[in-house]
Amino acid sequence: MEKIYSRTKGLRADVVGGFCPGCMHSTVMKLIGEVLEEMNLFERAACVLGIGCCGLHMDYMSFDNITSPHGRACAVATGIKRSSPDSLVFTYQGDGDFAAIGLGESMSAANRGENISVIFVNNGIYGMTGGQMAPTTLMGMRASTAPAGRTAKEHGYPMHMCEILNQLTAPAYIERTSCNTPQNTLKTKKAIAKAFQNQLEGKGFSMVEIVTSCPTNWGMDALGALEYINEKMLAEFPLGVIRDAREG
Ligand SMILES: Cc1ncc(C[n+]2csc(CCOP(=O)(O)OP(=O)(O)O)c2C)c(N)n1
Repeated sequence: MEKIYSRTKGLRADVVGGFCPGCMHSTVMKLIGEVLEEMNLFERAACVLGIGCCGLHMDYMSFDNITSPHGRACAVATGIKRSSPDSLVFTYQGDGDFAAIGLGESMSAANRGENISVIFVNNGIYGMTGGQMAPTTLMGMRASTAPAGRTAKEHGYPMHMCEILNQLTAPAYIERTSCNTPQNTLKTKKAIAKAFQNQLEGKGFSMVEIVTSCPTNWGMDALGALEYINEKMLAEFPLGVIRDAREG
């Protein structure tokens, strides 16, 4: 019988990326696409997108994906994974999504040790809505809701999600990476592959935080934003493996 409906699953090659110059969302999604292809997982993959620029990826994927209500990606991923255990379920979330409005869902999924993989893209700011302060905004960094820069008295301190989740017993794997250099971009790819492999082996909750930039809302060009990552972001958010249950 003739197939009425068919499609090739993967990243779409027929659309041009619409991200701002210097934005690393497209770099990260390309890494995810490479990993899914190399691990032959496109047929099983289900991506749960957060709300924000991170959610724009829906235009570039022809594998299964769903956009969750703002912050609820880990809860939606939990439901998909539990009802479809053979699927490779991962979230793709910004810092506003994962660490602000979604903090409860993120912590709870990690605490339950849900067998999902979280890709958490930390660009230090709310990108899509115009540069409001995020939990990860650096001290002194200007945001549209903190025009004079973040201060401890008014806004508190940056939140370190890897270290916070590392207080929990359940998570299997927590690593912070960046895409600021080719070497670190390759490390990010390896970390994503590990988070997916952990899920295939039923190891439980894995999270990769990727320190990136938002040149548009940081008010910088692409190179300036890279320097800002190197000098400021990585001083506050040091890279490395924070938890690896395999090594435990
Ligand atoms: C319930 C709800 N509250 C607020 C918003 C508005 N909103 C859309 S995106 C966004 C922030 C996104 O920032 P982040 O998660 O850091 O992602 P980025 O755009 O930087 O990738 C907000 C507050 C919304 N869509 N839904």
